[in-house]
Amino acid sequence: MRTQVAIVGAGPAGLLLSHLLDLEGVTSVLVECRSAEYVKSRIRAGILESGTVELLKEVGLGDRLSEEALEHRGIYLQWPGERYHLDFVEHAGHPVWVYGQTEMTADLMKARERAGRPAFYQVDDVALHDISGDRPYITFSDAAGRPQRVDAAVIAGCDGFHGPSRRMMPTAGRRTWERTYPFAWLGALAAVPPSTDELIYAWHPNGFALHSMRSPQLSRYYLQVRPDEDINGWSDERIWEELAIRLGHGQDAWSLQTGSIIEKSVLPMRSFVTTPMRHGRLFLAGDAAHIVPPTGAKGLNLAVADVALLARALGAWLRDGSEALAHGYSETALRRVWRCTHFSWWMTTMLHRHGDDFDAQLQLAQLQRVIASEAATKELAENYAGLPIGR
Ligand code: RFL
Ligand code: PHB
Repeated sequence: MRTQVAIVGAGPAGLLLSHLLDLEGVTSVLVECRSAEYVKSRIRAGILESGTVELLKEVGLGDRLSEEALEHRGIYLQWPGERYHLDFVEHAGHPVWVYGQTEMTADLMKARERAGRPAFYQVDDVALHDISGDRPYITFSDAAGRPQRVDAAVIAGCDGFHGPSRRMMPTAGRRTWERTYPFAWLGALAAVPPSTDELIYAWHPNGFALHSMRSPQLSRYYLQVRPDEDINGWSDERIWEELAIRLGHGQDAWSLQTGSIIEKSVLPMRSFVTTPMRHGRLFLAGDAAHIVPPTGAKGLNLAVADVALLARALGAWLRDGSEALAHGYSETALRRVWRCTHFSWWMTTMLHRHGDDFDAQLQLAQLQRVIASEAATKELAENYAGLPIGR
């Protein structure tokens, strides 16, 4: 089979890239190792920046999003005895939107099916070949076990942190930066109305807690735990008790509504960047090239920003013969990647318990500063609400 862009991985980056390439008049084939059902049901990110929402609407993916996404003007930031609202609209000029990655993935899958763009799910043994030459191709065995080969002008590695694409990049000239954090998140999804109108980020002596949501009936919570935490040690009762302690702020009659927990798991936290994001005919996008800890809600938005740039660059190259944007892709994308890497690290470091009591006092001083100073509030608001997506 021949196409212009072979896309490895059908997460949000790969699916959106195939959609945007279609609009650029460029053909693509998607190859994914999991089943479509598995990809659709993976519970991950929940917050979209306005730039992400605008892009999705612009490219015809906004119907359900416009109906169902919840507009949030800002977030609550709290520590024992205090809870403050930070207004992004006032301080950064735009809101953010609650719309689960599962919903966005479902919209993208539907668009792909409607357009009849080819995709192979449940494939095995994906291998990338000749990325340094002019005729790259990928091989794999399809869901029925038949060997397949896709020849392309370009390969897009959208296969996440564990995929094969990044490992194909030559080591010469490659640089990688990594930080693993000495804590993890226990994530829980519950069929219960949120006990808050907007997200609560809570610093607490027991560890960080986050109250998020997916819809008026579905809430999402996170608790800071040890990296090696055994999920079996966390009964639903223990999760609710700990959330009530960490999210309670002692000021008024706020209480946490409890209910049935549908899913719970422990998520590792790391920062990771590898450069450059292109070698020869292989381009990396999304988690394949960079990982941020989820405290700043940036992972999914970064993946969208990458593929917005990449689709335009590949359109200019494969349709019009101009490679200039493709040459600039890595450098341009990495400016946003490093900004978000810094912001995610900063939010993580400010909000999670680590170190000693001196560190705790520094964190509280920083949190006070974010609230007390107009400049500091604006800095957090602009980063969280997000930069415009350059396309
Ligand atoms: P994805 O979503 O990981 O998609 C990559 C796809 O590639 C497939 N793949 C392969 N396909 C073919 N052949 C192979 N050999 C392959 N190996 C892998 C995978 O099955 C998958 O379908 O990366 P993408 O598209 O770059 O999207 C990035 C976002 O998914 C990611 O940044 C966020 O979800 C990160 N993240 C979170 N971000 C937030 O902003 N808030 C969150 O609450 C949040 N929770 C999470 C997360 C990431 C998690 N992972 C990756 C451990 C929770 C988890 C569990
Ligand atoms: C989520 O709803 O999953 C979520 C929200 C905000 C974050 C991280 C995760 O910072």
